[in-house]
Amino acid sequence: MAGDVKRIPDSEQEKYDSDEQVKIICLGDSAVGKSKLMERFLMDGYRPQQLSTYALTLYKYNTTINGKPVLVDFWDTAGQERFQSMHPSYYHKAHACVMVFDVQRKITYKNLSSWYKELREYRPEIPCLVVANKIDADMRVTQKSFNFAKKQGLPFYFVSAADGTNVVKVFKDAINMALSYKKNSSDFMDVVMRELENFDLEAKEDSGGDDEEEEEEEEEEEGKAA
Ligand SMILES: Nc1nc2c(ncn2[C@@H]2O[C@H](COP(=O)(O)OP(=O)(O)OP(=O)(O)O)[C@@H](O)[C@H]2O)c(=O)[nH]1
Ligand SMILES: [Mg+2]
Repeated sequence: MAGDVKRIPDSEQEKYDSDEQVKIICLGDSAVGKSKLMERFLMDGYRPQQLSTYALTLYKYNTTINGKPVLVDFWDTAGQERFQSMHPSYYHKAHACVMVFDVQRKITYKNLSSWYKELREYRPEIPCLVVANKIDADMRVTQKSFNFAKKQGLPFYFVSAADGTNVVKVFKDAINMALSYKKNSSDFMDVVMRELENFDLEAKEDSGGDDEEEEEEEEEEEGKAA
């Protein structure tokens, strides 16, 4: 299913090929706090650009990394009531993913495996950060172990969009990982695409779900509270 996000023309995403632009997507169930996290990180400095046709908001962020200006586009979708497949355009050319769940709603943690599976169908190798949001509601959750990230070998963060805990850390890490992925990309399709572009050929197909898929295991339970 194509979900709410309709096809976005490839021409609108060509900018992400340039060295100084990265695209970071955000995944997770509705109301886990994706938008609040981005807004918290960007505070006054952001310029949300509503693309209502696509059920998308782009948050643009300018920063300097190693003395070079970098433009980051954070992609945020709205109104996914429950898990629903995203259109491939959402994943297209993404360089990193921030995957969010709500520590107060266990189902949002369980659904991470579905989000992750879909992400890997389109972007087999981009860095993915797992974020446990809303820890301000009950700090004791930070004593629990949420093993999904560890099992998949992904970085994990306890955060709160409400009080700001770890928010800057997550997004700074995401930007750095996105840039380093871009520099050292071993994603086969990306390499091929770049070569083709150097030869001025027109071949801008999506990187479709073709690669080594990590087989998901049964949903796991959270570890016990200490
Ligand atoms: N206590 C607490 N509430 C939060 C936090 N982050 C978000 N919320 C609340 O959770 C609700 C949903 O937040 P959103 O940022 O809109 O969630 P979303 O993931 O963007 O949801 P969709 O756009 O529907 O996919 C809002 O009422 C927020 O105020 C947090 O860190 N702590
Ligand atoms: Mg939102």
